[in-house]
Amino acid sequence: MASDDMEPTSGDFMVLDSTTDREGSSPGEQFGVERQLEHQRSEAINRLCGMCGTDDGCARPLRVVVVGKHGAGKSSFIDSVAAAVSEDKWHEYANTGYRLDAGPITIVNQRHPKCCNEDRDRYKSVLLPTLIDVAGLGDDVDDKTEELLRLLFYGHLQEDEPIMQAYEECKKCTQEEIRKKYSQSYTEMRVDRIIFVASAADNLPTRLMSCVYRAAQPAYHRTERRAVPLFGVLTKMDKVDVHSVTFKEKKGNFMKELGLILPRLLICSNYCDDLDPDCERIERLRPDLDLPIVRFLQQVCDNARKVTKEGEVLPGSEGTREEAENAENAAKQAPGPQDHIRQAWQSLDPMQQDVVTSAVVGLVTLLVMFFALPSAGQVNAIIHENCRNGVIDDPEVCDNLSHGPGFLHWLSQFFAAVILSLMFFGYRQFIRRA
Ligand SMILES: Nc1nc2c(ncn2[C@@H]2O[C@H](COP(=O)(O)OP(=O)(O)OP(=O)(O)O)[C@@H](O)[C@H]2O)c(=O)[nH]1
Ligand SMILES: [Mg+2]
Repeated sequence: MASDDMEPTSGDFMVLDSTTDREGSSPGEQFGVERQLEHQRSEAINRLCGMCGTDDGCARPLRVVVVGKHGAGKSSFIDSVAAAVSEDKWHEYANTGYRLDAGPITIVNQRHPKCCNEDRDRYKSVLLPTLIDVAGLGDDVDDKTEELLRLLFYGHLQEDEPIMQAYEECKKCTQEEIRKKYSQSYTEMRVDRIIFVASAADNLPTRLMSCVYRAAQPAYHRTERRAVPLFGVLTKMDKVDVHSVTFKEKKGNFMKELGLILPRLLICSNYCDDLDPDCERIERLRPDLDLPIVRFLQQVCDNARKVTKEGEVLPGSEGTREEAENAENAAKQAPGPQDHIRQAWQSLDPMQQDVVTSAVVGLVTLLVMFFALPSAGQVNAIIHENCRNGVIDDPEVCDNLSHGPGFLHWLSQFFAAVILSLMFFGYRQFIRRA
């Protein structure tokens, strides 16, 4: 449950560029900044641990799958997450890098329990999420890819079932055959969150993104009852100018395709050779890389509910039983028209949202003027009456009454509505930029 006093999240553009941050400041200043970041990271980790709760015998950690295109930085992101919460040093849990033959590095789904910190005393009982590193997929998706992702998200694949093998199986079968073959759903394999990782330095895999979005929404396949919450991570920010128009457009498209709202987006750089060629990370962490990741994890783990081993839902550390039940009931309900409207609204980028709201403002103004102001006919009648009584004795006004002020009257009202709507649009843009 998001609380009001929450620190700014990664979605507030905690963009990581270690090189630019450090340039131009004296060693003393750097030390001060790093101490402050260390302190903030430590507080953020405490808060995260509080949100995840502890193992009370029946609760289980959240299962979070990390999906995306081959080479996007999924495994590096998982290692960065493990480093960020470790308060210790970086370790390569998920294998990363490029192979000489340019094939994918992660071939099978690798499960990284409790953010890889299970063996550390401090985290022994903390229910940090389990991250699942999924083999990279291509952007050349088809309906079989969507079906495969659905099987993965809703627990139809078994623990050690390689995703690519299932994909090959899927390719050979019709949709009916696939559903029959994978009809069983394993509660403990169901996915609680999806993190889509894409490289900010490359073209977005838009088809894969919309495929993941559809697979996670029951509205698209009608076989499951709840949507799996989707989060997005744009990696390799060290290679990108965050202020460039190209990047802003990319970020907008990324959010739009995945139906993301800002707190569900992380823009970051991972621990990697490009940022740290001498591999200092195995000795010492970088809190500037860690802090946004920990805050993003807070968003991922933010929940009024705990998931139990039996798949039941219990109130979490932050929520009441009533809230938990309400959330569960809401999730079970089939999506209503308001859900579709909300989804459609969230899929618009900020500029499009402003255009729509301004158009609505213009329309409402027009309607108010139509019903609240006297119509052209009424104005004509008043003038006519005054001409008859001699109150108005200007023949030009009285003679022109037949073609009357009707058209002009409407035109002026229309222009007033357009101007108001444009002013509102300008105001919204000004606020956004400010
Ligand atoms: N410059 C830079 N390089 C990165 C970043 N994240 C990952 N990389 C590099 O990108 C390459 C691929 O990273 P991986 O984490 O293996 O990518 P992946 O998505 O797991 O790839 P597959 O397992 O093959 O699907 C590696 O050489 C990483 O060092 C980043 O934030 N910045
Ligand atoms: Mg990988």
